[in-house]
Amino acid sequence: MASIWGWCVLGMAVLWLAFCTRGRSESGTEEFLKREHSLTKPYQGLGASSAGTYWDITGNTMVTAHFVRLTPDLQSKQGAIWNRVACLMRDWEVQVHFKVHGQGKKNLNGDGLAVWYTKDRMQPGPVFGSKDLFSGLGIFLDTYPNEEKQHERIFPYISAMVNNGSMSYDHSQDGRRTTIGGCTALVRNLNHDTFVVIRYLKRRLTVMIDIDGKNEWKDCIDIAGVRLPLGYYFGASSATGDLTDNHDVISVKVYQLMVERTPEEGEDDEEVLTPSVDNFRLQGDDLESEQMSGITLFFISFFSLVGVMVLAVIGIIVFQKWQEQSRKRFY
Ligand SMILES: [Ca+2]
Repeated sequence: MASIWGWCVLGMAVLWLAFCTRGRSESGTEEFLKREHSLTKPYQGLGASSAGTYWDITGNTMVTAHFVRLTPDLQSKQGAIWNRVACLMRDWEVQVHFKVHGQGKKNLNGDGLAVWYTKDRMQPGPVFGSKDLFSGLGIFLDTYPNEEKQHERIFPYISAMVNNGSMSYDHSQDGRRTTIGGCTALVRNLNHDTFVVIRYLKRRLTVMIDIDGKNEWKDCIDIAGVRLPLGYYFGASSATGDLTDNHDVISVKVYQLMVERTPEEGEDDEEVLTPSVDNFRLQGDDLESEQMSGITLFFISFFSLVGVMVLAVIGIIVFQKWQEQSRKRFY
């Protein structure tokens, strides 16, 4: 009898523990907060090279009690935070609580911030304060439209890029050619909390935003067939140029996602060595080929029409000649 009670108590304890450490659960997916990849207040040890923190800072990053400021609202600053622990989870979710604010009037602020899952860490560079030709995933919250002719994009704009180290992020085009998806996110100077969540589950990349103060996620990017290697690092970076903003990170929460795989899904799960996206094509190539095919179609239609008209005229002339000749024969 006593042993039954013992097992019951143990069972309850296990259930309770499981319940307490679990995050949200939806559609058969469970989330577990991973402390070694997360950064939350009071940012203990951050900024010192102590063993008490899982994160490093670089550049102009400033740590306060309430936020980590990647750049202040001043020109030509850049900063970043990088997780020290390589991510060995197949499926994960990273929730970033951030704030972008400054004195600049509409469209006179910049440049934005990036959230990373990359091979290299702590390498300053031109892509929102981090290195170009990166390997991995970059999610860019771009607050300034550098490209004059905007292709139906309203800024601030969130976009995603997956790189195998060979593609350069083109700032003058706001990375339009190399993007795999995006959405508008009006995030500046808001009085409520703003969040972005990046979810990588069964090679599907989903980005959602919570920026309206309604405590609900809105879809932004959803792409299947995204292949990211294990062992990369989470990070966030930002830069200002002529235009400025405060770019603050309040927290980074990384969850491990636990989900069942069908045998087929398990088979398709061989180790990824280089980042890639299935069927990826540079943006603009589509556009050019579409424009090209449009022009081709126009010429084909035009010459077909001319051809038909010429044939019709020849036909009428031949018919008239034939009629004349047959009349002559009758006389
Ligand atoms: Ca830009």
